[in-house]
Amino acid sequence: MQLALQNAQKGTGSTWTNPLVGAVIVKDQKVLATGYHHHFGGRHAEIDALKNLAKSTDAQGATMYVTLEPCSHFGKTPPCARTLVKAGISRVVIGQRDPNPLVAGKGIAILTAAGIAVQILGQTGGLNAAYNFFYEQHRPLVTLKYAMSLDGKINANAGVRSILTGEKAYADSQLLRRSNQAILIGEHTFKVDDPLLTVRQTVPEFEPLRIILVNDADEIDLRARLFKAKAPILLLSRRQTQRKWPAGVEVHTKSDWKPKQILNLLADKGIQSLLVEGGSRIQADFIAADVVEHLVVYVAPVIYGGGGLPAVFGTSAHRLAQYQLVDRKQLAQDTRFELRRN
Ligand code: AOF
Ligand code: ZN
Repeated sequence: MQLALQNAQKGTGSTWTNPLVGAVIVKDQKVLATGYHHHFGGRHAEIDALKNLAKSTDAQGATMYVTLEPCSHFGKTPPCARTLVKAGISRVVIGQRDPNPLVAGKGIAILTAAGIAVQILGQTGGLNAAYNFFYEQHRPLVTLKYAMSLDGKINANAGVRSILTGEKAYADSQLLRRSNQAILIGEHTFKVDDPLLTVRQTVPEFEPLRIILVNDADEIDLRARLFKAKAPILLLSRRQTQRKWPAGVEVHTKSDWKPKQILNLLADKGIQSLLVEGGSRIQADFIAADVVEHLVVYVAPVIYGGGGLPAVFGTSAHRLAQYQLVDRKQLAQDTRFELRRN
């Protein structure tokens, strides 16, 4: 299973909303083949491993270790559980059940009905955290990320963009963007920072959906850098729009966007993970709504004082008692704190 998990990781960044899955075929104490899910829409890990056998008949009487319950549905590919039965696999060791209601135990039922011995370990070492969370909680897993000064400010003055952290912290925050399917910021951050909100340094196969919470979509400056990059945009506006929007821009209207409503909309779109990048009101709103699972905070060795905005504007401190520090590391001059909700 350890080898199957290692293989699953090879698909990182390429499977989009599909899970990372790895598989290993073993017979007579020997590993005969390994496989993994390479790309969104491509062949599943089990089929990849079968293809990698020297001879297809080698599958007869073999054991398959697979990190996720084999699927039972005709999706973009035919059901893996049936293929395993046909191939003559005699035992399947599964890392975890598939929480996707399309499968959810039906794959295991196909295997056992065909007389295959099935063992479920219930352990995958945190693989597919967002995928599992999404199907269990019916909303995306939210990570809140911000950088702040030693005196807890996100900028030197409310209306200016301040570069707080160094290159290492920047590279780290790019990794965060790459591992989320959507990124959200507020109008103030949009105006002050004029961000691209794309993933730089490495070009991902799937760009996260860029979401801006605005008062009036029709007052947004279309010359902003956001509209120059190709990645899709979702504007959440409080006012109705009259504008004709270019392809790739979607506008939704609600008089008051609450974090839970935003998450429901994203869940309907099948988005499993969201990175909230601020500013200080949005950070407070998401924490107060009790929907933030991970917190990533970069602290830069600078004191702003004066009129800078606080990192979290207006949330009572007791809510943070639910979070546990899981990692703290130095990134050159900056310190990165990672907290998770219990
Ligand atoms: C994968 N890769 O290796 C396995 C998956 O849309 P489809 O047909 O690719 O099906 C996606 C679903 O198939 C996924 O949500 C999960 O339930 C199941 N298993 N998916 O992408 C794999 N084994
Ligand atoms: Zn499958």
